[in-house]
Amino acid sequence: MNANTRCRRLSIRLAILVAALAAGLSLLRAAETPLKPLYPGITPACSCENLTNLSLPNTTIESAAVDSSNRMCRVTAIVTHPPTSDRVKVWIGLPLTNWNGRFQGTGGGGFLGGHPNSLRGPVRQGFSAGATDTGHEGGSGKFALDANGRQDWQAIIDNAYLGIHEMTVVGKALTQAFYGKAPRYSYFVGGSTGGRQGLMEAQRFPDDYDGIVSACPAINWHRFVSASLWPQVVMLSTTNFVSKAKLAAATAAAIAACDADDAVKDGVIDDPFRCAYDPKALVGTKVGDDTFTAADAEVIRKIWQGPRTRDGRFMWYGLERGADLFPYAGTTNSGIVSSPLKGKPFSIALEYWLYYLAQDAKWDWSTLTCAGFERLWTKSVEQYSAVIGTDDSDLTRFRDHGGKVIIYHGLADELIPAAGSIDYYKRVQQRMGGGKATAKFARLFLVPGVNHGFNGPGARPTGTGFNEALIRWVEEGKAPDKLLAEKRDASGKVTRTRPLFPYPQFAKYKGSGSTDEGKDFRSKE
Ligand SMILES: [Ca+2]
Repeated sequence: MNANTRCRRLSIRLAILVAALAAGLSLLRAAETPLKPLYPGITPACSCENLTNLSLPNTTIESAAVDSSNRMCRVTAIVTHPPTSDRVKVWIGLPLTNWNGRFQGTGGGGFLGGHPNSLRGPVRQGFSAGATDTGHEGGSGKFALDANGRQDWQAIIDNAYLGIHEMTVVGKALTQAFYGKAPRYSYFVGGSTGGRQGLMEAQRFPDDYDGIVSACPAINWHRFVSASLWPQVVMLSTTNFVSKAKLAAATAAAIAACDADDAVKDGVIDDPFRCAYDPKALVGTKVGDDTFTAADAEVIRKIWQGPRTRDGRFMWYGLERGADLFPYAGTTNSGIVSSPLKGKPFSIALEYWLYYLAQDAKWDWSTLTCAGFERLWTKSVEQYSAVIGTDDSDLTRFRDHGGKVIIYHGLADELIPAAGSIDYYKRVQQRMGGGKATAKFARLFLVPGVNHGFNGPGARPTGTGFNEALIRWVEEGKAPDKLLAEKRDASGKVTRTRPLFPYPQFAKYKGSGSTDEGKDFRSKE
């Protein structure tokens, strides 16, 4: 039997299998040490080009060709969902040599579903890998409206959860067709929207992945994305747009006030939830040529507090003290220094409000009142929680499948407050039998003093460490009890290390030894 025949036979088997396979695999970034190959010596069972013959339901394989500069067979496929005419584009990369026996799914950011360049890293490490545009090109949210200006529910669903699942199904099928073996393990690694996509897989397609790394996940989407417009609503309603310099002054003052609460003065608030710094302390102080006013203090207090209804009820979490306030509370003076400041909302928030909530590309956000904010907030919860909320705490099926998930989140995240991840994790603990039972398959690590990109005064988690820890957990049963964060100087030299412990534990300085050495910290609860 020649390779082509084998490939065709496999494709027929796969067509049957795939329908039953809730497949999904995804991601990992570079591991420092090569992973153990699960099928040593395995070579492709058919040519790359022959993968175009593979038959999969509602899927057209557009191209399959060797990408020699990246040493992969690169496949592009389109998945559709009749009777709609949507087009979910899927990119799959298959290593030409040294496939490690695993599949990795990769995710996107903002409204971007994913990008084909994300295949390179995992393929270099021997994974077969997948990426998808989740049904629309680019990073705008405008796909949520159809040509008639109505909600395009198929496009919304493809982006919210179906695209990643289809990528996973196609990726596993192509992997099996190419090598003659299904991936033994599948991983998904993503951050921000990618982190949300990973947790969505665990919630909705629990058999797709064996392990998921979810960094600073954009979960609670229907709440936190709406909430990210709150600082602009506060400034609009008080007609007091606060300058970037004043926002930065308040953040610096909060850090100065609460830094030492964790016994280490290092420019980092280890526990921002215990920091109650009140910006009233700044009233009357000079910020450049400007003076900090009581109205400025009130705006900043409300940004830290987070959105509340007009009668004071909790809507969502605010930014933590220590996080950069400017991305949410952005302003511009149109280039003229003396002109009054105007609000400049966070772009993803604005697009969500335009295309999902107002459903009008020409909607003028600056007409928004507190009442309007509440009304569309409620609409967001009512219409989008099930489709894109990604806050389902029932991970029973994922746990029972043997899945493991590591979530990590910077405590100075300026785009997605870490409080949302803690809220979700606590609800998972309640739903899944308590903290100990949950820690058997799902762990949350909070990282002090780093932002959405894991930069900042705090020590940065080593991404490869998280991915390797996940693989060890899945394949060897060794749960991650401690992970490492490190800070490097401009030359790349490590200047500080800190351990990270699974929530609710945190790293506490022993009181002696170097505050820059991880070994001088231990876990506390
Ligand atoms: Ca500190």
